[in-house]
Amino acid sequence: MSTPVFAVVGHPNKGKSSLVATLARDATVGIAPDPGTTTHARRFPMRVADTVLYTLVDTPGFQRARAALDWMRQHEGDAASRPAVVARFVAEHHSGERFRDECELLRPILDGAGIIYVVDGATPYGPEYDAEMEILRWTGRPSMAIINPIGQPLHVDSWTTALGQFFRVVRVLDVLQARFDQQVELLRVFGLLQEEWRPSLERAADILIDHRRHQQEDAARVMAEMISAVLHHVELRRLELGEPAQRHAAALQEQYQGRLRQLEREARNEVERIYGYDALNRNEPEFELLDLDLLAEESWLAFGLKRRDLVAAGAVSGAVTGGLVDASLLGTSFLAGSAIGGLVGGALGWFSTDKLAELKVLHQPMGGQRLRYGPAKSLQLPFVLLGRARLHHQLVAGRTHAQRGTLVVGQGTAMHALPDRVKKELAARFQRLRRTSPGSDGHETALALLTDAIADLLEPSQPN
Ligand SMILES: Nc1nc2c(ncn2[C@@H]2O[C@H](COP(=O)(O)OP(=O)(O)OP(=O)(O)O)[C@@H](O)[C@H]2O)c(=O)[nH]1
Ligand SMILES: [Mg+2]
Repeated sequence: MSTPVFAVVGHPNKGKSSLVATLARDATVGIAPDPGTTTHARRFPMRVADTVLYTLVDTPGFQRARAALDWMRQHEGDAASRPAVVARFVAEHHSGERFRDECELLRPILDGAGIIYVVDGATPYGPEYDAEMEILRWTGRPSMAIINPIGQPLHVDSWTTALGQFFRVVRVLDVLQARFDQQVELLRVFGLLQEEWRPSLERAADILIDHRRHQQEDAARVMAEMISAVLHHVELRRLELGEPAQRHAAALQEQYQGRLRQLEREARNEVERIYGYDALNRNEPEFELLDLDLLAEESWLAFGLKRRDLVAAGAVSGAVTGGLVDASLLGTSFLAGSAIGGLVGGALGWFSTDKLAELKVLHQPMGGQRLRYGPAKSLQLPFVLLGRARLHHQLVAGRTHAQRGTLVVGQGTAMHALPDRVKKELAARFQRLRRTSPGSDGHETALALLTDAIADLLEPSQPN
């Protein structure tokens, strides 16, 4: 089977290189605000696990399309000879300066590439584009047009009409933000245009979908491991004889918080690597949980959680019993739909823990004392971590390699929007993870269960 090759062509500065970067998932494609950034045709193969699925060719924009077309018309025979006339044009001009860009962009097409013609739906259609489209038609190669609105899509209709006369397929696609499913659809559509490539492109689409699923599962595993590492983390310090424990409390807490942040950062880096981003700059609010008042509603809203969610989750995690709960805190709608017994136990689980973790003095069997901060007791904590990880994942998975700016991440996704069933399931899996020691078989099972639950939350169809 031959591997499909697409030449991305058009006017200068219309997002050709951006489309190449998006479809080839390649951050090395040169993109810049100035016209004339791309000066040579360059091939970018799209690989999954060392298999080339298809290749994109980035090309310079047309500079003298009308003059080139004039030349071709002067040398025209019948319609059947038009591709040969284009080839002759390139053969005669490739060593000169005048049609350098035209020769660069036409050569890969003459070598057998399919054509993706890119225009900007934010600027009006004009007859100067006709010459470009006519030349492309003369090559006789299969082609589609993409309207990429760089700004307001004010001129999409006139473009659609004009392009429809030259191209069998016209699509509107924001090449910077193109969703995964839109990219896959583009491949399948091209398969319909070029019979010979249909099997390869159908296969490429299937492989991409499969690969995407693996990326989600891998990312879910990274998140589950991060949550586990956070939940089991402790900071230890040896105490000198007679030294008061409180002397080290602040430093130990500080160290603990620093480690939590580091674990979160490392997990984010790993998720970015899974999606093919090795060196993203991130702008993210630091993980400030320890500074928050854990009982205040605002603290939880900041992380996309509501108190009633925490209660719902606590109800299944077999939390503390005994004591009293202020039912007004819980919200009447929630109370109405729940078993009161479980609820009270659960609620106490949440509200009895107003600290993230405890400072403890441990007596060593060999004598001496150690101070321990952690492990985390808060039942809310894993929800916060997951909410933050999920938002980060959503931004990374939805990004294209044409976007070159800093990744700006907020606090977290609204976990309270998840169905109660899902929240309870998560709470149970968090607790199971917490109760098994890292390295044990039980822990591995707990990790796998949490990974599955998280992977379900990363499906694109899930509400964010
Ligand atoms: N806002 C927005 N900007 C875009 C979009 N597509 C491209 N751009 C920007 O437009 C500029 C030109 O994009 P390129 O992909 O370099 O365009 P090109 O057609 O390859 O340009 P040349 O190589 O110079 O012919 C860059 O600054 C892109 O970031 C889009 O869909 N939306
Ligand atoms: Mg370019």
